[in-house]
Amino acid sequence: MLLTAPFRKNIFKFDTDKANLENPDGKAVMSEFLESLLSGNHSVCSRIVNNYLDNKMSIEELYENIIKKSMYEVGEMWENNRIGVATEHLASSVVERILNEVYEKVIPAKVLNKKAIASCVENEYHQIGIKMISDIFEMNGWTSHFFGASTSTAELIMYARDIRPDILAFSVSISLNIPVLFKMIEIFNSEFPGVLILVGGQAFQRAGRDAISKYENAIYLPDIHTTDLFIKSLNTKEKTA
Ligand code: B12
Repeated sequence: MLLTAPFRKNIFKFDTDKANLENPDGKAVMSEFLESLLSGNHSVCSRIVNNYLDNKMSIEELYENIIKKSMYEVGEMWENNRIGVATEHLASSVVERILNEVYEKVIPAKVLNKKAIASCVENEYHQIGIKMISDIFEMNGWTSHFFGASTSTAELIMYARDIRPDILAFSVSISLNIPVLFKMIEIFNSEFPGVLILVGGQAFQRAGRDAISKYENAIYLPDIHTTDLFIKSLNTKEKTA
């Protein structure tokens, strides 16, 4: 799918403020989940997640309110030397196993003929956020090709030549990797002009958001809810076009 500039302007009308979703029970569940995460207790984490989803909480809420917040807390604790690197690795490993378990619930009502590539930029090893984003594409009926951590741009380009994705989604957590993303966007733009590129990740909390706007086809989205709304708006546009 090639996006022209006017189409992109329309996309921008969608309201990111409406995307904030707070679950009042989230806090209690999060602290229980975090405690189990820090002790590497996979089975308790798994039980908490299943209870949460059985109580009709959504996967989007689970990702945003429980898992993401817990991992941010893990980061704070690591930064303040309250936990060591090993505990941080353990928490990441439990979360990745949980995401794999939850995946079986990521079943779209309808499969569309739409393809996304979801990847970290080169040198970027934080892959949990982009895995969640990949799942959101799938929940909205897209086929998402999830590459995870640090995939070479050259290899991604070769893959994209084969599958001709409708969207590229790139994640950057480390501020130092923002220039890597810009380089990647330029390479993709010369090969696939106009293909929409979503970017996100914590690197943008500090810098880079303004610079992204220089690319006509690139859009920064901060979280699950804005991404979900955005994909839904694309799906609706497609239906009405
Ligand atoms: C786990 C972790 C790691 C693990 C990652 C394991 C894995 N399998 O992913 C490992 C051990 C590899 C790691 C390494 C490092 N880490 Co680290 N890490 C973290 C930690 C604790 C959690 C990351 C996480 O999973 N967050 C949860 C996810 C769900 O959140 P998220 O990524 O923000 O994603 C959300 C949004 O941003 C958005 N999003 C993300 N990507 C995308 C993409 C698109 C297209 C869209 C639309 C949206 C989107 O959607 C998600 C859902 O809302 C964070 C702390 C934190 N605050 O996150 C530090 C953190 C990210 N790490 C940090 C650092 C400094 C490092 C190291 C440099 C440490 C070191 N000295 O070695 C290395 C760098 C490695 C590298 N080159 O990438 C800093 C980054 C600071 C910065 N901005 O530069 C943080 C913030 C810790 C801190 N408080 O200082 N880390």
